[in-house]
Amino acid sequence: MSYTQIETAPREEIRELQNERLRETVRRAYENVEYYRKAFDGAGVAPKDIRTVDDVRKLPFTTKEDFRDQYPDGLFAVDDDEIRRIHASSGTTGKPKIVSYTENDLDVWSEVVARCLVASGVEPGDTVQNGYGYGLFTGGLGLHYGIEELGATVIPIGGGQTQRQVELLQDLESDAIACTPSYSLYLAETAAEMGVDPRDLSVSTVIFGAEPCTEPMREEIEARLGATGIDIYGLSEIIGPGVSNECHELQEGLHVWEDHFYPEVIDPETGEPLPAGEEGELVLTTLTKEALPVLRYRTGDLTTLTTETCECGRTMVRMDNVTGRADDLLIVRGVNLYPSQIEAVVLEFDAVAPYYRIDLSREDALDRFELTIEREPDVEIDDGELRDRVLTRLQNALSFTPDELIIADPGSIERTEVGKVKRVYDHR
Ligand code: DLL
Repeated sequence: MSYTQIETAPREEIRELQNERLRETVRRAYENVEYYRKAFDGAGVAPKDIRTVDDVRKLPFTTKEDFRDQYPDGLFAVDDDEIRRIHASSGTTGKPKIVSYTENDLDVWSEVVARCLVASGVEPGDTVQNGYGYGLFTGGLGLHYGIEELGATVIPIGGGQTQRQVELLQDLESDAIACTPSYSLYLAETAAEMGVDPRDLSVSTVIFGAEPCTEPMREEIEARLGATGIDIYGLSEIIGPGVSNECHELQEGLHVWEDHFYPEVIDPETGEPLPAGEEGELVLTTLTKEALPVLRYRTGDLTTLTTETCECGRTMVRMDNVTGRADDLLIVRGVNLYPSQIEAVVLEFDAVAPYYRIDLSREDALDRFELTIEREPDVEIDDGELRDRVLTRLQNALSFTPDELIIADPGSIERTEVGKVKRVYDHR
């Protein structure tokens, strides 16, 4: 089942719609945003050169820096009185990115989130507890209006108040919960501490996003909550949550709502577009956004596109789960590593809980990599043996061993109750 007919439309129909919408978006951006006008002129392209999505590669990229340079509203394409809402992404450095929506943009947003919910297995009449933060972050309100649009009931608790969340899950018998993957584990842990078996809760679907989640982490979530874990992806610059979503039928790749967002994958080094099946950086172009049309935005997220048709019947392209960003890459003593690779290895061990942190420092001009993992409660294995096994496995899988591997007591690695989890601390 899908929420709209277009999700299962023939590819040619989707392509036609994309071409038409791209031309309109390019025109709107060029006419109304000085930044784009200059960027087009600088690259020697005119709106008339962009006829189909194949021409999109003629356009220059838009980057995070461009958003920062144009702070707060240099990229807006409509007058202030047409803007109905503003959100901001919580950049860790410098100014946040300010994003805006017209009434139509808000309608589109609700619709794409409703599609995500249906793809996740949520039905009208279901109850969804929304554990994404409300406010400037797009997670809370983005999910909220999508849930209402679908005709489901939203419980707008937002982030934090974890014991209360558990009580509400019990008392209101929610069918699904939407929150970050790390928070869903924290919820399960809190429930257990309260004497509630999280698998006894009525929740059958966890809609997780806003953070990377490796397959072993998903397995932990599903096992601990006795629910299906479905990945939702999005980013503020493009719309917020709702750019793409896994289907519960297959749980293999996230369908990109291509009639609103045109995806490309590029080689992050050269900027050259890569064919389907090859991993690179995701670049997105909005096709219907009015207040903030965004052309060829370099998301920094690493993924692969798949054009094979899906068992669920949707014809829209799928992207792989994003398990890292190009700038997550850790270069330690010449070895290139993504935190997700470490996560996938350490979570293979039943004795290791799904919490870890990485501390990078510099000692005598050398990088020092400290990995802290957490022991599961009530495990038989002693720390020395666990350490040896994890180190051997890291060496075999990644040709890498940390300078120090700390095995922390159960519950001792800090949990994130609000916002996005932070696992890498670079003190260099
Ligand atoms: O995190 C929007 C969102 C809210 C998505 C709720 C899903 C659910 P930003 O704060 O702008 O927006 O952060 C966007 O978060 O570029 C990715 O690096 C990361 N991200 C978002 N969803 C996923 C996901 C929201 N499913 C940035 N898997 C993106 C991995 C994700 N990373």
